[in-house]
Order: sequence, then structure tokens, then C-alpha cells
Amino acid sequence: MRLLIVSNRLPFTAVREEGEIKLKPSSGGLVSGISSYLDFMKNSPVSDFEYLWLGWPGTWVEETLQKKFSEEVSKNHSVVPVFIQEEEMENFYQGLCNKTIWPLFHYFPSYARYLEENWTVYKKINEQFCEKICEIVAEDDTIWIHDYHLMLLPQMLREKLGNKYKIGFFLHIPFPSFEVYRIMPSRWREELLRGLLGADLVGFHTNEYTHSFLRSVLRILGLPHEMGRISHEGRVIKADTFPIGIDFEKFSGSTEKENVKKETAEIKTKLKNLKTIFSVDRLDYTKGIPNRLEAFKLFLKNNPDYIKKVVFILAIVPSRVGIDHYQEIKNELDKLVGNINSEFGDIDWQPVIYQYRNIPFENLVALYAAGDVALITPLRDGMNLVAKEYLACQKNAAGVLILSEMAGAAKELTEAVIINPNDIKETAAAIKTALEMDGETALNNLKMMQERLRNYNVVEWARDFLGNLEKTRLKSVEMDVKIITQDYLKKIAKDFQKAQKKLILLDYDGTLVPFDRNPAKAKPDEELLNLLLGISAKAETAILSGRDANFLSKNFDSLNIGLSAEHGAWIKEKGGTWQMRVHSDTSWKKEMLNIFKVYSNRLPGSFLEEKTFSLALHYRKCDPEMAEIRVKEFIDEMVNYTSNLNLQILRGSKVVEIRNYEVNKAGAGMFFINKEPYDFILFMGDDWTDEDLFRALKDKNAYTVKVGLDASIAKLNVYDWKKARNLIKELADA
Ligand code: GDG
Repeated sequence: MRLLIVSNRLPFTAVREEGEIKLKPSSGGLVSGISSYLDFMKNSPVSDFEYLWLGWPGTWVEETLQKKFSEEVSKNHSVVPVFIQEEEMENFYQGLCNKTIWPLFHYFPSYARYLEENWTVYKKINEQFCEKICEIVAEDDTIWIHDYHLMLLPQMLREKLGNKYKIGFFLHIPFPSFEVYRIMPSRWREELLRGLLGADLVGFHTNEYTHSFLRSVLRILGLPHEMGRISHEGRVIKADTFPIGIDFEKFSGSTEKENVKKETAEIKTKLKNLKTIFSVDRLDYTKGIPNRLEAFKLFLKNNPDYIKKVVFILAIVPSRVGIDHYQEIKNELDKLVGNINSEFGDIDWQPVIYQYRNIPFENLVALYAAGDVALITPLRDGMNLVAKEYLACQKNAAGVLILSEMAGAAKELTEAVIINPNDIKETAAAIKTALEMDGETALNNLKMMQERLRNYNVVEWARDFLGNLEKTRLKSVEMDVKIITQDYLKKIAKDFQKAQKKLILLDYDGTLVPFDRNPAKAKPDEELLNLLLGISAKAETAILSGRDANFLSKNFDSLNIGLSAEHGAWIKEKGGTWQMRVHSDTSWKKEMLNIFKVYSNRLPGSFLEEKTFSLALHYRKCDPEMAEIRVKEFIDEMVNYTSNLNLQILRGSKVVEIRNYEVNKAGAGMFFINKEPYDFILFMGDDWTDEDLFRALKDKNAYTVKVGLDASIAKLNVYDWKKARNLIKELADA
């Protein structure tokens, strides 16, 4: 298999130095995670693993030089550069990515800007990536798109490439709660969600992010999910949680290298064996660096005993230079560090050692290994790899991790000292707790966390994601197989034409007409009446509905067709009168009605329907989330009440119905079927109430068609009621 990794940045950045372009490794969590996975795969015995990494090379390359540049870099790296004009990068990367999505998704709504010109360019750059991928994509490629810069890309690719390729998307930053996500202009928030739904699998770091995404999809696009699976445009899309890991052995192993050991020892000596607190971050307002310094300052103030006994190494890596908020935070840090050092420092002791630069890998490992305490206090962080890397490097000591509960990593690293980064007092106290933790407790905590990180490392993470992508895809393909294609439609029409005695059975709501928020309004239109007129001239036709006899008579008596009302309780043969098909005890209804009323009152917008053998609670007009909760409670309660009664609880499309067991569409359907020796039978239905008849016809020579893409016993599927009508038309015209 070949894997196409697509991210905004390539794993290296091209920089111009004295007129020449030089390549430098890019920093950041995404690059370090994916690079580790690719390194592992390159060196593993899976010989057919190939990959290409597509992304922006970090600088503008003149058009005349682009070809040469691409050839040069692809000699040593499996990469495809996507060239982006400098001004466009400004509106895209510095603009929509880092002045809108980044702050909003990290719960800094007041920093977010919503400029239309940035949105236009965001779309344009996503299109540019799409074109590049279309140019190079080959049969059997798997496409894995990363992060918030490319959220429209999955759908763009789906439109261009169809259903042929596996497309995965992983978001490295938090997905915010619906209330925050909805702050974005409506068109943008809708398009971004639709963009993501172009993928087969959408991955997040924590269950909370996955849940927030699913909630936004439900509230904004109205698409519900079943265990994280969304049916949309003929495909199954899954949203799931994959907490990114690190290359544990690489970090842990590097601490054993002679030069690293030497450097670790040197750091200790230079710091005169003072207790060392350490942190490293890209310069970013989300990383909570000022509050970290405030907490350290308070710690010194509250614990004068620690003066000259502890030192804080604060390593900051330059990032997103040129964006105002980043410059502001840099100035704030400079000031804060100055304050602490001047207030507490001495000629022979500086409480904060402050670095602002990139650190080569092995120096970073030495710093991790030398730190007695890691102080990681982001205000929001998708995951935070630094926390994990620190733990992996604690090999010969039992360092203590202080971790913000706002980092995705806190969900896994529960043995860390967890703090709220806005609580300076708590964080200051946590520093003391960490420094004074007894060795055994520290070691136990460390071992537990290390075990987890070793097992679910970055390779497992990527395998897990890609394995799930494959599975989701199979599920989609399974569904695809059942979808009636144009060719298959012709085959059905041919069978229909050849047959001597034909029967067409049809459900009504959701099958022949779309659902209306007001059921009384879902009347048959002229096109449908003509269609039924046409088909009933060629085949015996009957409508099997859950509606009452009144509604069906009023709308269909003018046609020469059979009818069945209330899920088979009543039958009216062609030209005949309504007959009750089953005779059951309905005394239960009186008692149940009260419970129905209680729940209907608790669920604004819902209403009750009483039929001869059933009671139904309709909730089409309700708030979808509230309805999910109430309906589950309702069903739960109903299960208790109905356990020793001969009743059935059915959950249809936005309706829960309780009815006598004998009343179902299978009985009514078989009534029509058994009347003649039919050699062509077709039944179409869209919801749970139709499953009984699908099941009864499972082993019979009959076409059973589920309208919609949910799981069903039916042998075939069509997308929606329009396609269902289309099928009837094809038969009527045959
Ligand atoms: C995003 C999300 C999520 C940093 N400075 C140097 C350096 N690094 C490496 C670290 C670590 C990575 O960069 C930073 O990763 P983080 O996870 O802490 O943060 P982001 O860059 O914001 O990453 C984040 C991540 O994506 C992965 O999904 O965890 O929440 O925001 O690997 O080691 N490496 C070297 N020198 C440096 O100066 N060698």
C-alpha cells in the first residue's frame, strides 16, 4: 500500500540563506509524531510500505524554479511540495488558520477574527492541495489528511475522486464544544463540517473532542450518529478517538547514549545539583506560559526555604512570528522572567533560566532527563506530546509530571499531579507537592504512565487509525454492494417484465414521501399519484402504512390499490372495505397513556397518537439532543411496564410506538402475498416497522428494498424516497 500523508507543512522547512534555499527540520507535534511512524515503517520488514508526504515547503519558490526544487528535494525525501504564494499564505496560515480556527478551537474566542477574504483563500488553498493530490494519486493509495489547515480537503477530494479512495482525517487540536464552535459564521461552520465528512474516518485525541464534533454535526447539519457512525450521501463516516502517542523507545533509548548521558550530567553539575523544574513549548498563548511563571513566583514567595535550592528551565521555541498575539505573549514572558529573576535572584543564583530558540533533539532529551519536575500548564492543548516525552526520558530517576487538566494528555496521564492552570495557587502548591513527593510514590506513578506510553506508542496510534480506516471503509463498501446500481435496476425491470403475476408492496412515510415536521401535511403529490396509477395498472399494488385508515382512504381511495393501516391492524383490499385483521386485547392502552403523557410533557414539541392497537410518541419537531435523552429514558421505563404483556416497543423514524405483538406489517404483507401465486414481489420500506416483513421475505423469491442507508435485513438499498420513486417509475415504464 502507498500512504499519502497530507499536512500543511512538510517535515522540513525551506529557508533562504544567502540567496540559497536550505532545508531545516520543522518543529511541532504533528511533524514529530508522523515522522516517527514513517521512520518505523521504513525500517520494518513490511517491504511494500511506500509513502509520499504532501505539504507546503515553508517558503515561496519562484514558478521557474519549482520543478527543479521538487526534483531536488524528492531525491532524498519522499515528499511532494505544494507551492503557495506568499500573500496567500498570509491570508491562509497567518489568517484563517491561526487567527480564526486556532484561537476559537482553543477557547480563545475573543482572539478570533472572521475575515471573508481569509475564508476565500482558505478554500483556495484547500483546492490547491486537492489538485495536487489528484495529479499524483494512484490506485489503492490511502490518503491521510492532518489538522485544521485542511478541513475542507476531504470533501473536495471525495467530489473529485468519488468513492474509490480511503480518506482519513486527524485533528491534532481540540474540537471545541458546540457552543464555541457555533460562534463561527454559519456558512463556514457548515462547510467545515461537510468538508470533514468527506473522509471515511475522522479522528480526535479525546472522547470529549469526538463527542463535540458529533454534537456539532447533529446540531448544525442535522445528521445523527449511531455509535459514532454517520450515514451521509451514501457513505458511512466514522468519528472516533485515537490519542496520539510518542516514539517511546526513541526518547527512552536516547537517554542511554553516551553524549546524552554526558550532557545530562553536565546540566546537573552546572546547576549545582539544584532541584530542576523544566518545560518546553512552542511560543503560544494557549500553552499557559505566563500562568506557569506566576505559579513559580508564588511558589518561591510561599516557600522561601526553596530559594537557591530550585531552578526553573523555561525553553521556548519560536513560532508563528508575525501574529500580534504571539508577539504580545513574547513581551509578556520577557517581562515576567525579568521580574522573577530580579525579585528573587542573586549574584550566584538565577531562579529562571530562559531560552528562546530551537533545541536539537539530543539536547532536548538531556534536558528532559535532567528535570526533576516537568511543569506543563497549557490553557488548552489538543494532546501535548512534551508531557509524554518527558516521562519517556525519566529512566534513571523518578521525575514528577505536573499537568494541566486542559491538555488532552491529562485523560491518559491520570497519575500525574493534575492542576487547573488558571488556579495559580493550586499550581504553586503542586510544585511543592511534586518536589517533595516520596520516591516510591513518584516511581509507582511514573511506571504506570510509562507502561501505557510504551504500549500505545505513535506506531500503534497510526496503525490503530489506519486499521479503523480500513474497517470503516469495508462497512461503507458493504453498504455500497447493497445499493441498487443502474445496471441492477435494469435487471429488476427485466424480471418485472417477464413475470406473469406481480405484486408491489410499499410503505408510505419516508419511502414514497419525505418526512414532514407535521405528519398531516405529508400528502401524496401529483407525481406520486400518477406513479401509483401507472404501476397499479401493471401489478397488484398495496400501501402498508402505520397511518390510520382515515388518512389512507382519503388520499388513496381514488386509486385501484390495496391498503393496510396501523401497521397491518386493518386491511382494505382493492375495491373492498376496511376489515380488522387482528383481534387483540387493548386494555393496556388506558394505563400506558398516562406514562405517555408524562413523557410527552417533558419533551417539548412531541405529541401522542392513539391508534386501535398502539400508542405512539412522535418527536420529529423536538430538540434532537433532548429527544435522544428523553426517548431513551422513556423506552427504559416502557421495557419494565411491558415485560409481561404481549406488547412490542418499536423505535421508528422519530417515533416510539408500543403495540400489540400480533400487529405488524409482516402479517399484512403476507395477507396480500398469499392471495395469488405471485412470481414477482417487491417490498420497499424505510424504518424499523418494515423489518418484520423484510424478515418474513428473507428466504422468499422477493425483492426487499430498504429506503435509506441504515442497517437492515432487506436485500437491497436505495438512498432515499426519490430513488424509491425512481425504481417504481422504472418498473411502470418497463
Ligand atoms: C499539536 C497540538 C498535539 C518542540 N520544540 C522543540 C521540539 N519540539 C517538539 C517536541 C514535541 C513537539 O515538538 C511539540 O508537541 P506538542 O504536542 O507539545 O505541541 P504542538 O506543537 O502544539 O502540537 C498538540 C500535537 O499537535 C500532536 O498531535 O499534542 O496538542 O497543538 O514533540 O518534542 N523538538 C526539538 N527541538 C525543539 O526545540 N527537537
